[in-house]
Amino acid sequence: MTAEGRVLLAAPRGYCAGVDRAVVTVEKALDHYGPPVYVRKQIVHNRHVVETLEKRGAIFVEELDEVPEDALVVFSAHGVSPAVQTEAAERGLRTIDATCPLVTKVHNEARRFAKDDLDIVLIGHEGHEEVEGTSGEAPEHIQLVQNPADVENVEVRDPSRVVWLSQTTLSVDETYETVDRLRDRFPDLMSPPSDDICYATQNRQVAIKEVAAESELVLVVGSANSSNSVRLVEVALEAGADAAYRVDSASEIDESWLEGVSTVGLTSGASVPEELVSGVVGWLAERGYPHVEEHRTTEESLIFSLPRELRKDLKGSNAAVS
Ligand code: 2E6
Ligand code: F3S
Repeated sequence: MTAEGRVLLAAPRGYCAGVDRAVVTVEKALDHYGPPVYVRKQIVHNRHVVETLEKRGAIFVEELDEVPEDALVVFSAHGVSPAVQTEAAERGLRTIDATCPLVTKVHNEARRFAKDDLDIVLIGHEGHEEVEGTSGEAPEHIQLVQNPADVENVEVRDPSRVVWLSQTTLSVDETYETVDRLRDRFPDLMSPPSDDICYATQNRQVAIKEVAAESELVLVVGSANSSNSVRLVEVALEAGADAAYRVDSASEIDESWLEGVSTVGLTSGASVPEELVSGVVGWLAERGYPHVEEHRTTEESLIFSLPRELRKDLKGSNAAVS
């Protein structure tokens, strides 16, 4: 490779407001209450974030029965079903809910539409924690559709009383394909009052689309279980990149991917710390890609305040509340 190689860095990329809030919640809980702080599921779907918090005293568990009596447990950014909230209350556990407010918005929609007795089609991926949490709000009203082909299997009580909702981190284009097919089957299909696919998911997809159109290779930094990161790989390929790969960090990049590549597009999922992207930029610079251009499609300024239960305790101790 000659020294002409360039890196097109997509922006926005990396941390969204909900991830920042969730990670800071665990950090501040560790500082304020002291370890151990239990966290149900990965606080966000990033290996590096989880390992870093583990070193500081966070204990990640799959279910609440792994949390001892009187312990403090944080619910992850992806949300929990009412059944999990009830279980925590019945066990008298102290809880802090780090569910992203934009996931909570979808829960509220599910509750409201179930109260109106509508059939709810939730577009999302089976087994994902967010889908489990949202479905748990109204299991008897919600059915899951994972992709456009699934639409033919949907059965409803009254075709004129159907609404769709979605997971927050899906491919925008594929979701609207699914919605179009739903509307073909149910012309009176109702929509959520505002987008369920969140601003961060949308912004990262718009940015990587533009970058991918100019890149032979796209690298997406993010963990394998991070839905929004995996979607960025798919979107990059759809947008014209010859190849696109997801890596947790620079150490996972295969040098053979660079053969014949003059422009590398680079982005990261919403749960990815910027230091991992910097690591990839450094790795590429050492291999003939020293020029870095940022390609920004929009600015982001959203910030969420910390969970109420944590803010209250921090205030009581005069600690900084951000
Ligand atoms: C919570 C809700 C949505 O797998 P997914 O993309 O959902 O999750 P993360 O943790 O990779 O991204 C942030 C997030 C948290 N997105
Ligand atoms: Fe929330 Fe979207 Fe981030 S739902 S956690 S702002 S990816």
